[in-house]
Amino acid sequence: MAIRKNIRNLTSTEKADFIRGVKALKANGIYNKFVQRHFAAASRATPSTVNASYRNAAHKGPAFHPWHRQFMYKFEQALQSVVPGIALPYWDWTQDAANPDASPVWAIDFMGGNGNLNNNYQVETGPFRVGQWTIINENGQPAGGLQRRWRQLSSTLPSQSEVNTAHAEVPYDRSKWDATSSTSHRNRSEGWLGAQLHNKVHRFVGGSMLPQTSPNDPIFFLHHCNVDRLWAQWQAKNPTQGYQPITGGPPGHNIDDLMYPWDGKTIGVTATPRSVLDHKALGYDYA
Ligand SMILES: [Cu+2]
Repeated sequence: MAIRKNIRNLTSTEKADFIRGVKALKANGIYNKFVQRHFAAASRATPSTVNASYRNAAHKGPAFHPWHRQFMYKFEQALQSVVPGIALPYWDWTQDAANPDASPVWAIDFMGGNGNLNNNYQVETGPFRVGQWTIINENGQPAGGLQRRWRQLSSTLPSQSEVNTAHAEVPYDRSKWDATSSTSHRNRSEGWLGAQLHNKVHRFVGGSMLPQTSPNDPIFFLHHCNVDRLWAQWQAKNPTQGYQPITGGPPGHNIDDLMYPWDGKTIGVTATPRSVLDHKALGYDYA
């Protein structure tokens, strides 16, 4: 069982192992495949008659949580192929809501800091500084250094009370299974309803965390590990509230629908919302 720890509780060896694993996946091309996979899913209108910005295979619909759980699970497995036994760490950003700039996540031996406004907001500190880390664009082509622009679209990180509100919200989701659903745990935690939660972190970090290629910034994985942890907490707190919809929702979002790209055709792996509902059955848990 891989135990996913709070970034605050990582030893310096664990931090170095994580950086080493991420860089090894960058070097062997697997990291960029994850960036492209996220972009492809975010570009896939669901159903095909809507605009992808209305709903896509991974966002603005019920599969938001299971899609990202599967994505993170496959990324963790990829990391384990280069650093045996490693687990993804999570960034509990509520602990930094009072003073985001001082977060240990930005440490020079971990994620590095903000971008330099005099250098196109490229990150110049830490393991992912310009020259050490190159992002890719929508076409998979090299697109310069990693960019961060703290407070670009949100001045704060989400607070614990905002998380508590989402934890109390039921059902999991409801028709029309989109960014207007209310009440809906999925919509509130994704961040289209109320306090922006998941979206707010992308909007605070800014730069490379804003577009659909946002896994370009390795902090994506620390953020989404926390989003996944919070979903697991909601599941445990609300045992009578199952995943919805069972049937009748948009394709790829019903409990037994194959989620793109894990449809057995695009890549030779299958996953449905149901197949990831029990995170412990996937072989990991949270410390
Ligand atoms: Cu996403």
